[in-house]
Amino acid sequence: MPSFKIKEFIAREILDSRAEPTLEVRLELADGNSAKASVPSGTSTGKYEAWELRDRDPRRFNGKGVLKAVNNVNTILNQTLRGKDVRDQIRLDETMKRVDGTPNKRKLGANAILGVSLACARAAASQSKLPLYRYLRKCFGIKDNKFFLPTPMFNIFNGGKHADTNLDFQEFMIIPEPEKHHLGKAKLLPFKEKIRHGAEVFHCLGKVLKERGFDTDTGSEGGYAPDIFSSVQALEMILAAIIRAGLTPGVDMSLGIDVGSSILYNEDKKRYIFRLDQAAFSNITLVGLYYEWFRTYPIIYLEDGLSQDDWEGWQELTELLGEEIMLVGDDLFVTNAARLKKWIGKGVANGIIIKPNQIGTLTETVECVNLAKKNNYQVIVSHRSGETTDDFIADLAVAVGADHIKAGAPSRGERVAKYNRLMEIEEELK
Ligand code: 2PG
Ligand code: MG
Repeated sequence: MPSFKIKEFIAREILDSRAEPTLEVRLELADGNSAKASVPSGTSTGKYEAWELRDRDPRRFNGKGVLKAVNNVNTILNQTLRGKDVRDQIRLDETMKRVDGTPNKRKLGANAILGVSLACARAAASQSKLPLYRYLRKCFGIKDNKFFLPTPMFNIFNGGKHADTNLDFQEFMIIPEPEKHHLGKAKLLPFKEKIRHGAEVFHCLGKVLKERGFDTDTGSEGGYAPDIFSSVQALEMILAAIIRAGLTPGVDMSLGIDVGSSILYNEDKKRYIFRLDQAAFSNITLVGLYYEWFRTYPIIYLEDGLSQDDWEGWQELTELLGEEIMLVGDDLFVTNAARLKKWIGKGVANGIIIKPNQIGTLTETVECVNLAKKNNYQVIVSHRSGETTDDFIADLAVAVGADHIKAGAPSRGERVAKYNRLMEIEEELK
């Protein structure tokens, strides 16, 4: 009989895709079997996210070491959870929250807690001989007997904090087969075909950039990151790439944008400052710009179009475009059910980004998804700009029935790990 009893957590400091340290947690069970999980990390983090514990020791990794978080796993969390059953995910997560005792997991670190939380689920799945997505569904009692694959959103043009360039917008994404949100006629391409389309457009964009004399270096999430002359030029070149790949913009492939606007907002001036376009927008005029873009380009997705505290702007945006496109809150909701709850029914956004490390436990992540789904928000499970090759979020997206997954460009190992895992799940579900 396989054992479900926790023997020991062994946390280590590893590197993420940006050469920054992060945590990997290995969980050893009483029968000697083990499972591992690692923790991603954001660059453009929202101010309401759970606390990422870093050492602040300037002698190591510019203060970004995670040895304190590692130590919290290896001492406090080990002492607290040793001997417990890994299948008790909800109780284990509750216990960690209680031991931490702060509202944002500041004491132990959300990175320490999440590493343990994810490792428990992985160990329980493998000891139960279930694929992780099936185990998660069972573990959280998600009542849906059908599985479907989330539509991928590929971030093929990086800017903002994810690139060392002049582009203020953080992410320009391509979204295959926008059937549900735009056209109303489903084609239901297999997931692996969506991946193929994504990769083909990615290559075509490389060619378009090269021909026009732009750099084809890439940013944090694997998308191209050249200096350009205006923000709309990114949209125009992506459209050219879609056409070049033999696809029809708006029919086979649509566009999505993560503005990452919290960092563009100047509190004192009450303006959003765009350096490249030399423009300063009030929330109302920025919403006007989005409306113009929506009328001009096949945009079906807008994330963090307004900043994390600009509720008034969000309401304005949702009023104007909420019936037309996905308006998605990332810094705004930070995977936090309490923050989401506050604004339900008040005309703020119609979709939510789900990132387990924004909240710090798997249980709270699933709670937030459940609340969002109950209230008809689109659910987008997401990676972070600092990633590892851990593909946990692929299984999570399938388990919770997410509408979309955003895991970066269809390039770089830590990004494609998620897409490749989803292709594997698709095969398995056949
Ligand atoms: C975002 C994410 C992931 P970061 O803003 O959606 O793309 O970026 O992980 O840097 O917060
Ligand atoms: Mg975002």
